[in-house]
Amino acid sequence: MTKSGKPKSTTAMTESITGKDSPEAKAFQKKIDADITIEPKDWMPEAYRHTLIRQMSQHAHSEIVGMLPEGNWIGRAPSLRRKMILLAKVQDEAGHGLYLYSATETLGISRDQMIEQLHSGSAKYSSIFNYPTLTWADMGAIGWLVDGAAIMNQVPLCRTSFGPYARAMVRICKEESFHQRQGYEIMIAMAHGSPAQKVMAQSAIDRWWWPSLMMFGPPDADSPHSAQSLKWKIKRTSNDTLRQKFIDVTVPQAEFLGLEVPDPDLKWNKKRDHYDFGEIDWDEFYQVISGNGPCNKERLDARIKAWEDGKWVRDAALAYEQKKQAAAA
Ligand code: BYC
Repeated sequence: MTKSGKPKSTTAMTESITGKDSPEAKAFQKKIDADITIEPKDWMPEAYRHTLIRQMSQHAHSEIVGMLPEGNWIGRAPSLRRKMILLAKVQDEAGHGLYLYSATETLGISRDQMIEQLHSGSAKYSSIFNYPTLTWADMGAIGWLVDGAAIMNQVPLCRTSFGPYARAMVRICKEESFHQRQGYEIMIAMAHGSPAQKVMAQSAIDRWWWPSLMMFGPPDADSPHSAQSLKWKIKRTSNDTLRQKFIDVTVPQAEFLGLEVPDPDLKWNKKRDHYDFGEIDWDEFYQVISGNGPCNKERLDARIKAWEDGKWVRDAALAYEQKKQAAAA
């Protein structure tokens, strides 16, 4: 960690962990440059493995922790149809977590180790899930904005250089696209509903807009991992490029809903062919990812409790497997 609490650059770490110029390292980079996928048994620099474990496990944790804000509304969905859709979506997120944990295990870390890192706070999960879901309109805003931002970030990851991660992302993106549409459909219903529903829809965009922009990570100039991750094609597009793309496609969607984006500086810039937008509150972002967001404690407590409550199930499954193996022997 640096003084500001921001992590050290991976480039520095890479050079200390691997002989950057070894024949293996050169052959590895050649494969990456030629867009040849890296598979779990292939040679890879330790820092590449480490970076993937960090990003993929954090991605898996985000999927699992991300079930909590929406899970909060399953029992209070306004109709049976909405309840069924929300249940299916939250269940999909569990599936995404499982594909990603499995893909990360191919790098030589166990599921238990990853869970321990989440519970001890040494592994992060997406900042966005540390905000509360106050009204039903938040289910719309999460699907529309949060899943929308996730798709923008994850479509390029379908071409990430590590095979198991890239393959997991293909299926995940298909499901995320359905999630985004169901969120937008909730927003359409609310924005065109009663005056009270419209107020709820506007309040949801007011609260979720800025945190959604933070999902893409710090600005490129302050992103310690980006340069190396782009060179290794773990990341295919920079944080700022994805954020700008997200804003450009989402603002017209807000206009269609008749809702206001809570940014007085938002303006189409003809010259750049992009929207200009206001300053993101990066202090808030660093506070949230350091554990001081509105719901960090609640989210981690819920995950730890679920893990402890589920121990008997894991023990029973192990005991059954051992019994089966003993019988077969
Ligand atoms: N939140 O150098 P940087 C979903 C950390 S779930 C928290 O730019 P990197 C869904 C970063 O980890 C989708 N931490 O890093 C689920 C690093 O700290 P460490 C989740 C963040 O990795 C349920 C430090 O800041 N998607 O869709 O090159 C319901 C410096 O950043 C965040 C993914 O996980 C953040 N927002 O780039 C609904 C996508 N941003 O690790 C929906 C996969 C940055 O050194 N991940 N940090 O302690 C990525 O694409 C990249 O990891 C990031 C960050 C763009 C997020």
